[in-house]
Amino acid sequence: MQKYEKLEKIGEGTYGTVFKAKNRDNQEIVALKRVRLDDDDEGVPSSALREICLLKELKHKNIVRLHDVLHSEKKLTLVFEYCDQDLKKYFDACNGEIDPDVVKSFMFQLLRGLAFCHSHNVLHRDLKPQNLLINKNGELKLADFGLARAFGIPVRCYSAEVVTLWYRPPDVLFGAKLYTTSIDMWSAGCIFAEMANAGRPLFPGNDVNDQLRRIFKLLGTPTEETWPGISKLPEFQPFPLYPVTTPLSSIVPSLSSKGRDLLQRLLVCNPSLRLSADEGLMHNYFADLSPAIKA
Ligand code: Z3R
Repeated sequence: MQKYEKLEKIGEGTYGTVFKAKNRDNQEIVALKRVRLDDDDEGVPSSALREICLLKELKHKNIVRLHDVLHSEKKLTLVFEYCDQDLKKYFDACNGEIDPDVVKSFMFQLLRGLAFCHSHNVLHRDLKPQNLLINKNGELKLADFGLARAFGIPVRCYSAEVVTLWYRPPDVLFGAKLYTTSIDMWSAGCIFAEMANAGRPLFPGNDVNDQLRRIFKLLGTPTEETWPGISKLPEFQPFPLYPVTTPLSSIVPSLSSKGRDLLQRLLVCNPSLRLSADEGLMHNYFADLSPAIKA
């Protein structure tokens, strides 16, 4: 750890505090994430270490690079590429609106990062604005990919803060245990709507029930007809059959009709019908995206 000079604290993540730091050898600025595990005195499970070390090979311009894994005295520190701010902070500073072209650019980069990880069979499972990082030049990078499989998603952060349910799909809220890439596509839809609404979350639920109720009130309650197998999910419970009454145009008025169509295809309760990241990238909402971003 003498290799890094710790600078200021930059965030509180699910697994531990994130610090800005400087590599004393080459002056490079990095983000250090000290991972605290539930059972600290047991040390870091070897399965988790193996998972994490594989993530060092996951290299893409829209994924935050994991430079190094420091493991000593039963403690684990992850050394990441540094980015200027997270999307949550970007929302706070945007005062009321994000340029529609910026929303499009961020959404394209989010889907491109997802497509890359999904093609390597790595899921995020906990995508939210706090782990989408933005650089001054408008680059977006996904942080914390693959950590959920290595460490699990706790109910509370190490800091006792409740882990948010806002970006969780209905299948996971009903206790589905077989995680697939579709889980991240729901989160991407929620984040898309939030960007289009200048940081106002789409489904800010207070608990699992409230979360599902908010989703079904907007999208209609799914049934065995629209989602075969739903009632067999481990924590399934019936909900009132809410009809669709609110058009998406009134929920995300700043989004073009093509953007709304993409959003509609991501926010599908039945996970097997949700758009994939590769399909999302080909959507005609992106037809007029600046070639500089596509490159
Ligand atoms: C890797 C993993 C998590 C984070 C990283 C890098 N960088 C983070 S969080 C960050 C957060 C800010 S600046 C950099 S903030 O000031 O916008 N909260």
